Amino acid sequence: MSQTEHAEVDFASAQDLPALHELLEHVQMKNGWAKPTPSLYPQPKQVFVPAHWRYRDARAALHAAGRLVGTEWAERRNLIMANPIPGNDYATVRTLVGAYQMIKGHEAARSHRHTPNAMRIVLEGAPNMYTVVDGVKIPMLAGDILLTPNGCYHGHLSESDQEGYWIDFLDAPLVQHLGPMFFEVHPDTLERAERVDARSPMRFAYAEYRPRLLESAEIAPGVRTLELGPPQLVTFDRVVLHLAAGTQWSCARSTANRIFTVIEGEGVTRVAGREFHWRTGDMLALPSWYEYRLDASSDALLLRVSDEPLLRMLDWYRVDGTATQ
Ligand code: GTQ
Ligand code: FE2
Repeated sequence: MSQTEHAEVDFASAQDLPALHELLEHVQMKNGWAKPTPSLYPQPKQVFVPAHWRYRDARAALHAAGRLVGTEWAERRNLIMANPIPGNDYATVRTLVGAYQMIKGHEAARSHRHTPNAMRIVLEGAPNMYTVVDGVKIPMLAGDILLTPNGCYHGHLSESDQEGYWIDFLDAPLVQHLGPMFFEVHPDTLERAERVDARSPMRFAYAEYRPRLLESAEIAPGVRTLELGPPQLVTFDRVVLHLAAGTQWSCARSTANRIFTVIEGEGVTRVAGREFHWRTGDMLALPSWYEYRLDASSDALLLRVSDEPLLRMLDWYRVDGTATQ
């Protein structure tokens, strides 16, 4: 191209709309009056679908991967719960990804840091299994919830004979959309750490939050909820739910995207005409703008992770079409 990027386009010569539309192509513009797809619409168009993944399958696949995938070369031995929609190979719901991860006994997953915020819930842990966050060893016991916020170095280490299994949650799909992705490995591979801190603010111990949840008041018959934090992550929250056996809990649709994990118990989620029968360790994707019902067949403890704080911050949190703040 010379100094002018394109020749002058003679819009005055357009005799009809198709001719005008064609001329617009020369100046890299699109008409806004006859778009094939509307840019604004009356309510959310959800492309992500509700989905369910079984821990039984994930565990067997990760155990097999233990023979085939080494943490010397793989950053993480993890399985991504990609929402089963065409063209998607990562996000579980639009802003969040959930993944199962395993480390073998006496194995380490090297330290790194990244701009996505991350959190884990331990499915199978041990007293001498740790996430190392900024040089501190944080115990990973079953049910524990651990934070590794934006920019904190973190690696995983088993000083146990047992395999460790957990679920990771990251806001990486959101970071990919917005752009500010940074990732860096630690210069020491696994960050050196001596000190164990079971009371780190980055750890919500199962032994501490479970009784606190059970002592809290019911918000609906048979339903108790407890939001964990501070500390908070900017983009997603964590709420533990207890449903007494036989409870049916209907949830209105909202603009928040959610991933559920079953900490204990069994039940059914009914959504969009489907039934997902879940048990301990399973994951469920509940994208925004789907109403759903949780039925507990035994006492059940669930973790609900959602981008509600992000939507609230942006003033886009709505429940069932009302302007709920
Ligand atoms: O453990 O640091 O599942 O960085 C995806 C990205 C886990 C982790 C994942 C990660 C991690
Ligand atoms: Fe990470």
